[in-house]
Amino acid sequence: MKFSQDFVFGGATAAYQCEGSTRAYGKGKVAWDDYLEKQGRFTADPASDFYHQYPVDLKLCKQFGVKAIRISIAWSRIFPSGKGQINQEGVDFYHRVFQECHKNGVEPYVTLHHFDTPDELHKKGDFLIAETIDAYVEYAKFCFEEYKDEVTYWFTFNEVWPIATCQYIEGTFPPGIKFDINKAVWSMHNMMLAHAKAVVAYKSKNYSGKIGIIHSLETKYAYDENKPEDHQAAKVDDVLANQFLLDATFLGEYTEDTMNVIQNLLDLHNGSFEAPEKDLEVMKEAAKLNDYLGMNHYQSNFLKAYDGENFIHHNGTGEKGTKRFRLKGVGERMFKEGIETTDWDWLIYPEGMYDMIMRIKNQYPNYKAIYITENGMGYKDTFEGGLIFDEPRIDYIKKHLAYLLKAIEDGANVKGYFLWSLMDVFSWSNGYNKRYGLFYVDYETQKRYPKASAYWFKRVAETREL
Ligand code: BGP
Repeated sequence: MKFSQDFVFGGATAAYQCEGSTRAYGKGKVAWDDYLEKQGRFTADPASDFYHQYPVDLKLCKQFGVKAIRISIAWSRIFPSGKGQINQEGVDFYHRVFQECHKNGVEPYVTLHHFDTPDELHKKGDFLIAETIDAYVEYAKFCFEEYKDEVTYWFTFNEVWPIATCQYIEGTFPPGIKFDINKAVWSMHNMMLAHAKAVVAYKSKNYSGKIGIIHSLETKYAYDENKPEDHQAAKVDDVLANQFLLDATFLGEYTEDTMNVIQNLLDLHNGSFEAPEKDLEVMKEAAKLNDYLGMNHYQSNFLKAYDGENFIHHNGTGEKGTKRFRLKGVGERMFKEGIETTDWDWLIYPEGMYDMIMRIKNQYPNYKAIYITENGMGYKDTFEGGLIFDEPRIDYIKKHLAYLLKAIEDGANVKGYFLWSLMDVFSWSNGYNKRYGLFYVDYETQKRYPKASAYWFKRVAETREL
């Protein structure tokens, strides 16, 4: 079994994680700037200096058979305050990037929001307030029109659930709030509303391109197959992290099954949620218009029933075995014998990718197409001159691609695979020792060095075989 000739092999990046120049060239502040400074562990400057190095990275793409790149536009480079005044330097920068992409035969797949709401809106409540939704839609419309001749593939948001959980449950993203499931649910709904409004606006203009959204979808399993309470925990975690958003995306409303789980959970956490009818109208319209789903997939979770107090420890250092996730009324995410983990305790379970794709195909048959928009392995690569041997990464990618081929063979319409990440980039809550790239970045000199995985990936992209 081979990948078809039109299957896309790409590399993924995100503005804040690679551009650097976070407070230069007219860019407005984002919440991360102060948050990271206060934390004092690391900053996103200069990261991989993509702001200046993009010609180098795009040339590497060309050399290594990477024919597509995921890029995100930094909203605050275009609208420094989130709305109103435009920063022409920012607008021009992305024109230069897109032109360089096309010069190198690299197709840009562009995300409008990748964790970086402008600070002025973030401070007021981010996607918990209508002002942010409205400003986001205006920003999206501006980009659609401005870049219509250069961008064919759009994504409205990157990872709605991680934004909600990291901002309001795990507390690892600004504003660093913990265990507020109510805020998490409302912010997810509001981002889905903003997504829907952007999709409807895009389609109303008859642009020739395509549009969709990216969700991070981790497959949930019962820790003990024989325990109904573990199955229930897996179900609750799935509805909260996956099904709520899949319903919103493909149905434009929430099913009774979804709402039962959400209501029960919010009762337990002193919250409440009911989607306003006028929101559902737009969402239902957009549900028919999405051209594809972007699926980010790194790991799966094994759930054990848990009703004790909330306790979460994020392993942001790569000290293996330290991660804990216990959420009242949801469950405890467990390590599982026989399933390997990365140093950051992410469970390597490629079957999960297959199961999630097939679930979407069966449960939401109107899904049209799926791109794997992120998959990859965080690893402590070291460079001492010579080739960087990253066999564990090659092994990880290979296993996932094999399951992807199986899903395609079993009838799923998967059109592409973007490796996270193209080159090493800054990692939000882990900093710089967690590397993902095909190209090693020496952060001191900003020089790039292809890793063994880059040569391997090139061969796969060329031969279409594993
Ligand atoms: C996804 C994000 C990316 C990237 C990746 C790896 O959730 O879309 O921005 O960071 O995960 O995560 P991390 O950097 O935390 O290892």
